[in-house]
Amino acid sequence: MTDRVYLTTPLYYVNAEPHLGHTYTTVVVDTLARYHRSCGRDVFFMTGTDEHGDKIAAAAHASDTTPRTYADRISAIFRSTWDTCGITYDHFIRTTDDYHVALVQEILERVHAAGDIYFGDYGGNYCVGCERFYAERELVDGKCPDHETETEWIKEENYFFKMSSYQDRLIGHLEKHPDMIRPAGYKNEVLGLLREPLEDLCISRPKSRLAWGIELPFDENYVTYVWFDALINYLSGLYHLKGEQGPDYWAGAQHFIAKDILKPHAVFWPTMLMAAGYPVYHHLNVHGYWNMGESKMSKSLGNVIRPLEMKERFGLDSFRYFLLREMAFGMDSSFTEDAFIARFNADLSNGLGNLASRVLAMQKKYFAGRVQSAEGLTEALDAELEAAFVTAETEMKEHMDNLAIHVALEAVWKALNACDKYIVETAPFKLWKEESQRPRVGAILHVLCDALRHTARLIDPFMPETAERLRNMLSVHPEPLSLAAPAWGGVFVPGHQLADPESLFPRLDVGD
Ligand code: ME8
Repeated sequence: MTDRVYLTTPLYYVNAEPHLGHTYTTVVVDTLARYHRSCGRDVFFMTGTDEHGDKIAAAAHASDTTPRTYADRISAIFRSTWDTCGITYDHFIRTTDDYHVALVQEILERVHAAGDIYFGDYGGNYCVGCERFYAERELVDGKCPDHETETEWIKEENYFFKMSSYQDRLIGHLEKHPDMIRPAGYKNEVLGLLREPLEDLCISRPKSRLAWGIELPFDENYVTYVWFDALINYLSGLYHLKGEQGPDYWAGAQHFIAKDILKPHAVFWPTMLMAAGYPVYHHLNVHGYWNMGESKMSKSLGNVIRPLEMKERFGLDSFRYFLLREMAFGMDSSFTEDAFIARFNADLSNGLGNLASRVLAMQKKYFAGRVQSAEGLTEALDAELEAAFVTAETEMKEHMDNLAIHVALEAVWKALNACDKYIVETAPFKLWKEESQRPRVGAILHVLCDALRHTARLIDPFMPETAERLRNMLSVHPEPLSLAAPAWGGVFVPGHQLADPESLFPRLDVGD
């Protein structure tokens, strides 16, 4: 892995407000950004909004306003939602930003001058929801496979990008870089698509039909097709912010998307990059879909989950934990409130929360919250617990690098289970009854405080607020993951005063 990492979310359309699906991708990228930073890497994390095209023009029209006013309003909602959710993006890009418009026009000019854009006639089945034409064979019962709505037959003169002439180069690139698209199932899907002849891509819309877009630099009667515009954000935002360092970050570029927008990212985008003379990005990371129980999440079904409501009701970190722990990256998952509450109670309330409160309560009760010396009082079990944390850290890092985020969390929870086992086996509450054993009780609690200190380090990228609360209770400073291995001892000098324990995750009842 290079030291520079560039992580992106899709640019969300401003025709709807942020929901669970947008939040998942954004939380995943935020977690990885925090993880890589903690490992000492230089991260650039970008998110933003996609604001041109039919869909936005139609949504603005429906709410009786101009596309610009409408986009300003919804884009601000996305931004403030991510701010309220503590998302650590480095730049929030809007496709209406000047520097973005300038680069889209520059690339169009270049590709046009190189002869890869031509003018022609086209008729096709168009889905407004997807903003794209579908070939007859891609339709299901004559309808868009994603939106399950009738497509519209549109025939008009337009500009086309010669995507077909890049088909072989793209196949060659995918074969040479077998982990470019992850997980592998999605790479295979793309290779499957590429077994059929690739069509050229219609990249314009006549202004007579749609005026809300970036004007083509070589024909003022047309605007740019929204995908040819939006994908370029990944370069325009980066170069705008990082200037000459742009290529270094670009070499470590990783896009995160759900499977709905696989083709534009895996086919349109790399061929556009090839035509414009840029290297192809490093990774495309594709996750599955969140469904609501058995059904699709949709505004019309009224089953949309809003991140701010979840934050209000259950706290931010438990929502982050659920999203990251429940979905195997790449597979679909289902959200139900019962599943949320079950996981909250099992892993957070009974697991982490209970462990922290037991350790801190014993420390308070037996030693007035002062950590005791462990010197000369350690036993084999202590070393086993330390080893469990070393293993957890190694496994966690390995899984994070492979995007098995839910398994990375599982690895950390194995160490928490080892703490529970350690408490049962060392039985400090029993030892306390024998006066002569009390120094050993002090040593056991010292080891457990060290374990909680490392827990805070390990969970920080996933649950930053909880990590901070834990550190505050332990009265310690943040420690990054770049530290070689857990160093035990040393931090808690005898007499180190802990703060009062607080309940991290009070148990939830159904109906809370
Ligand atoms: O497609 N489950 O924007 P979009 C999981 N503007 N993830 C979901 C989801 C669900 N049910 N619903 C949405 C666009 N997402 C284009 C992208 S990029 C240059 C342009 C997430 O607002 C997921 O990341 O429709 C998905 O790919 C994205 O939102 C689609 O967002």
